[in-house]
Formats: sequence, C-alpha cells, structure tokens
Amino acid sequence: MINETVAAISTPMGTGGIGIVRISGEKALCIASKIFVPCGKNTDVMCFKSHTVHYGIIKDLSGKTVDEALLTYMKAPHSYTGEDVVELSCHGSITSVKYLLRAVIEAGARLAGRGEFTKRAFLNGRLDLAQAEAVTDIITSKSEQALACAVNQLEGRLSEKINAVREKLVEVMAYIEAETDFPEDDVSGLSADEVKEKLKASLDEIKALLNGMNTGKIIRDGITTAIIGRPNVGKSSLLNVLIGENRAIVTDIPGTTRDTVEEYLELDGITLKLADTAGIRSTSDTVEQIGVDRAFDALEKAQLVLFVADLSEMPGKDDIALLEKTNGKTAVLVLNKSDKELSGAEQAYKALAEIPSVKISAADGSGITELTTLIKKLFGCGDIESDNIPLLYNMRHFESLVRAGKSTENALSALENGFSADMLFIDVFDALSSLGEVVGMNVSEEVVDKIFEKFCVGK
Ligand SMILES: Nc1nc2c(ncn2[C@@H]2O[C@H](COP(=O)(O)OP(=O)(O)OP(=O)(O)O)[C@@H](O)[C@H]2O)c(=O)[nH]1
Ligand SMILES: [Mg+2]
Repeated sequence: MINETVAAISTPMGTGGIGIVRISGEKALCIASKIFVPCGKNTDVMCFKSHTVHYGIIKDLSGKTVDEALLTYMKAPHSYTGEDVVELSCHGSITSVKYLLRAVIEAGARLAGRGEFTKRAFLNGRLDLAQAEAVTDIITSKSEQALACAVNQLEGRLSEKINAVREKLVEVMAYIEAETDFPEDDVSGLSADEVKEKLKASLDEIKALLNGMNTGKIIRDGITTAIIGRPNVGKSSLLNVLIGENRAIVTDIPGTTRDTVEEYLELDGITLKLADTAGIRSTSDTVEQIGVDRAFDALEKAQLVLFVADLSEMPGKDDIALLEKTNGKTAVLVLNKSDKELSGAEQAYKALAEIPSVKISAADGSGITELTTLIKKLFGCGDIESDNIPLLYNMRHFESLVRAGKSTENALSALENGFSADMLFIDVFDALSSLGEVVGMNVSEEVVDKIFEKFCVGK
C-alpha cells in the first residue's frame, strides 16, 4: 500500500490560526497541482522546487474556491516520511480544513490511517521502530521530563545503546561460528576470555537499561494516585488544592463525589495521575454504591494512595478497615482539617498505620508543600538531571530487553561452565533477535500495525 498517496489533517480538530493537510506519496505534488492555483510568478506547481513555500488559492475540482493556502513541498527522500510530501496550510477552522481534505481526496489521495505518515517513515528507513514510537510519546507527553525522555528516544539514544550491545554480540556470534566451523584455527580473532568479557559487558549494559525502567515509566505515564477516605474528610478539597482549581465538587454533605474525577498534576518533574474518589462507606444508594466500587477499583490500581483522614474527628472503625486495605501499597496518611484539629486525633490516626503522614489543611493550603515533597521523596525521581534521564520507559522495549538479558546470561554461564562454542549459538542468536525487536528488526507486520494503531490520524 506504500505506493498509494495518502492525506490527512495533521493539526488538531479545533479552531486555530492555521490548519494543515499533509499529503505523502509519489503523486503528492501532482494531486496538489489539481487544486492549488499559485498566486506567485511560478505558476506551474509541477515545477516547484523541493523545500519551498508558495502562496495560492485552493479550488476544488469543480473550480469552487475552498480557501487561501500556503503550499510547502518536500521532495523525497528529504521529508518526514521519506516520500514526496506536500503540506497545505489553510485557515484553521474545522470546516475549511475538512473541505480542503475533501478536495485533496477528490484529487486522488487516499485518507491516511492512524500513524500512517510515521509508519511510512519507519518502512522507508527514516526512523527505526523505537524512534517512531517516540513520536507518539512526544505528542502525548505530560511533563517536561516525559518530553525529554521521548526526545532522547527520537534522537536515537536508546537505539544507539541497543545497537552497541548488538555489535558486541555479533562479534561473539562470529567467534561461535568460527569455533564451530574451524575449531583448530583462530579465525575470529577473539579469545574465549575476550568473548566472556564481551558477554559480560553486554549483560551489564542491558541491566543498566532495565534498571531505569521504573523511573522511566513513572516519568512517562505518571504515578497512578488514588485519593481515598471516608465521606466528607476533604478528598475533593485536596484534589482541588493540589491542582489549583475547583475541579471537583466540594460540599459539606457526605457522599458528594460519586464518579471518579481524574486530573494530571506535575510536581517538579514527576507527574501524578490523580483520582479523587467517592467516600467509602456502606450505602443503600445504588449510584453511590457504584462510586464506592470505583473507589475500590482506583485503590487497587494505584501506585500511590493518599489516604485522607479528618483531624476534627477521632478515627472510626471505617477508617481502620479502610487503612488495612492500603497494606502493601505505597501510601501516605494525609491528616486533613488541621485548622480544626481535635486534641489526640493525630496520635490516634498515626497509631493505626505505619505509613508516612503529613498534616494539612485543604482549606487554607497549609502542609501541601510538605505533602508534595514527601511524594517526590517516596518515588525518588523528582530531581533527575536532564542528561541523566532513563532511556527505557516503554513496556515493549522492556520485555524485549528482559529476554535479551536472560539469553545473554545463559550464554555467559554456558561459557563459564566450559561448554563448547556451538552451545552458545541459540542463546546469542536469541539475544540478538530480542535486541533487534526494540529497533524494529525482525518484528512481524502485526506488531508494527499494533504500534501504529495507537497513533492519531495525521501523524
Ligand atoms: N475546616 C476545614 N474544612 C475542610 C477542609 N477540607 C475540606 N473541608 C470541608 O469538608 C467538607 C467536605 O469536603 P470534600 O472535599 O467535599 O470532602 P470529600 O472527602 O470529597 O467528601 P465526599 O466526596 O463526600 O466523599 C466541605 O465542607 C469542605 O469545605 C479543611 O482542611 N478544613
Ligand atoms: Mg468528594
């Protein structure tokens, strides 16, 4: 299908200053020439030079004016997709961009699928698979650090590391083949000790990459955080004060929050995916019960639980039961309403659980800085220097690297146990294939399709 010329709207579906329709493929310029009437001296679109911009009018095939536009032409292979690309920028109303796209389709382009431009860039060798995946991570990044992670990957930092390990393993493979075919001669130029060193170094590099995964994933996806507690303790007030706006409804009526309310919060480099939940209690109200079920669901999925308690009251049996459910989770006891604290309440709550606690008042904002500092400390990734950002954050890459690590480990232990070179073949071969998967070597079409399905149309 790569010989078809495709087109899509590449700007968001909303009102903006400009909207862009991108066309990619052999016939990009030819299609544009059917609908673009240049206003400059150069009136022959087919003679436009690569990497030039032209002002003109878009007319559909019936001759009706669609809009004014700027045409940017990038000839293959020096374009995003590696193919001929034309970008038409018109006024950014949904209607004019859609009308422009329709004119382009009528002139002979096919509507592009999700991520088809980036997929073409991959298939044409402009980007490897890890780099292509970084494109969608850049688009969806929610913090500066997440953006930095994705940009690193697009620039090929992860691929460079992977390829460097692959090179070492290829040398090991050459040794294995030489030893197997010509056991008497020193054809590969490597000694068994040098091979061992290469395997060890490969394994160390794989392990170093794997070690960064946790932090990398937190940076990219944020920490799934559930705000949990009895009704009326101030969970929604806490969400609002953390994000700095009145997002969730707050009233003095217990059972105010029904559905889970989600918001992202960036805390100096780490992102919290915050969920305010319904206050947990037994209820005969069907709607409230669904909210309570969702709260339990959020609690189960959470990587961080903010357990909110009300300092103006002594803990009740509901608090005790609920606190037990945070066992095994990273949790913080958030002692709210410190502005009307009941004497002895703090000690009573603290005695219930051995989790770190912070005293706050969502009403006057006191203690919020201490709370965010504690969260950053718990996850130990608030102050990562930009040149120290982990390279690994993608589950697909992680799984491939785990397999590569295991195979390399097996090869190393076979060598250390005195097995002959040919016994290492399968493990080294597997390690090479697993590493290759990260950058897109030997991956099935199905895997590639799955990856690009996650993209938006127009990218
Ligand atoms: N004095 C004081 N009142 C607070 C504080 N935080 C919340 N409140 C009040 O407590 C009441 C309940 O607050 P919410 O934030 O709605 O409590 P919630 O835990 O979300 O309640 P549900 O959604 O019903 O589970 C409201 O009247 C708030 O104004 C605080 O720090 N101090
Ligand atoms: Mg609430």
